[in-house]
Amino acid sequence: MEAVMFSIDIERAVSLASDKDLFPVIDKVLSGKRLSSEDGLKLFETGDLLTVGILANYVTEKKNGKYAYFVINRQINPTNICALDCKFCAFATMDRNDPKAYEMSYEDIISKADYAVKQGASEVHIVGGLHPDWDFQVYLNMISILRKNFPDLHIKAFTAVEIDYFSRISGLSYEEVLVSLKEAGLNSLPGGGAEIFSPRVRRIIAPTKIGWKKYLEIHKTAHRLGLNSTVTMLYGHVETYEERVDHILKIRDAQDETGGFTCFIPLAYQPENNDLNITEHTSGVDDLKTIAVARLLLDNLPHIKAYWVMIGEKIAQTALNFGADDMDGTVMEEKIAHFAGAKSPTQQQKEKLIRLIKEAGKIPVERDTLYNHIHVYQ
Ligand code: V47
Repeated sequence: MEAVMFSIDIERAVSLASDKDLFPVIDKVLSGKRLSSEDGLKLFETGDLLTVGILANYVTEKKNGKYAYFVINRQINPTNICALDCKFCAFATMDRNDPKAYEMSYEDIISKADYAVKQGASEVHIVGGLHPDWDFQVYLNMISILRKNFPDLHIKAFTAVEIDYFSRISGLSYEEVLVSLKEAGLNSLPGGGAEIFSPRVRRIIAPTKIGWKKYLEIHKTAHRLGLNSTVTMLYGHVETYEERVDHILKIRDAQDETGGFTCFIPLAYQPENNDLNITEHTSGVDDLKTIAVARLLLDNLPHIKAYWVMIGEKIAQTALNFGADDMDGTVMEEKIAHFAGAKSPTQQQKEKLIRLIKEAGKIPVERDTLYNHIHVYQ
């Protein structure tokens, strides 16, 4: 194995920690011991952001060296008409006559994927509303038509919330739904829909959405069928630090069972045009701290994503020194965060991602969905 060249002298750096309460946590991290929920809480509550970041960067360099990843991808959201009523969501509508309601045809989806492939995309990321008039076959057809037209494209599609919906409308089990989708050409599941696992928070922000047990059951079933997935956490609204730690540790437990999660993505709450009466964007400090604490708690997850769409390019770039090793990708057409007031662009040039990563002192790697290296920009 290659020796890791660390960016800093870790022993010296952490000896400068200003918060003495962090010393036992620092010892655990340096000796590779698993952190507890109390440790997680201390890391969230400390004012010593730099020590948390230094520790997280140390862990990410141990796992991934100086590599920081991006993917050439496109998001496709086939419809925003949705049977659910999530208070934080500005993208979906329950009303077909709402001027913002839309439905894509199969041709629309193919032409978007075609454009993406011509731009060099290796992945399409497909999520959308739970359309009350579309049966499971409509969603299956999307996958099989894409697979027929683009045999080499990685299709990452449908959150656990959509898989649960397909199961309810088709009468099939989770496993049967996932097997049918896999046979049609699905390669992996995205992590959306996790929000915060706490039932208290879900009652406030997403009262009609499936709970954490079903969310994780679906991901674990997918993993057992050979489908990898990503996993998310929506933060910066009504949740407490304890609830964030609990969410992250439930993911760690699930990963101990299956090992199928490739990446954790903290999603920063976007506050506009929704029914949750919280109008503030998350702070840069909270974004960096959340990424760093996740890196430290999730010792069994290979990658942590700084999603530039929701935290902006500058914080995402800085996060590459606070425990993140991935920036997601070119995205090409982002709707969910932008309907809710995201200030970032809706797409990104590959050259810009490479520059952002290099300026952060890391080595840019174009990856595929499963983190195989496509090109290393030394
Ligand atoms: O499922 C909705 C969240 C998710 C808001 O898997 C909001 O690699 C913030 O899951 N503010 C969609 N978040 C995005 C998503 C995602 C993005 C990039 C990569 C991956 C991956 C997954 O966004 C939704 C929901 O959890 N969301 N509304 C909002 N106002």
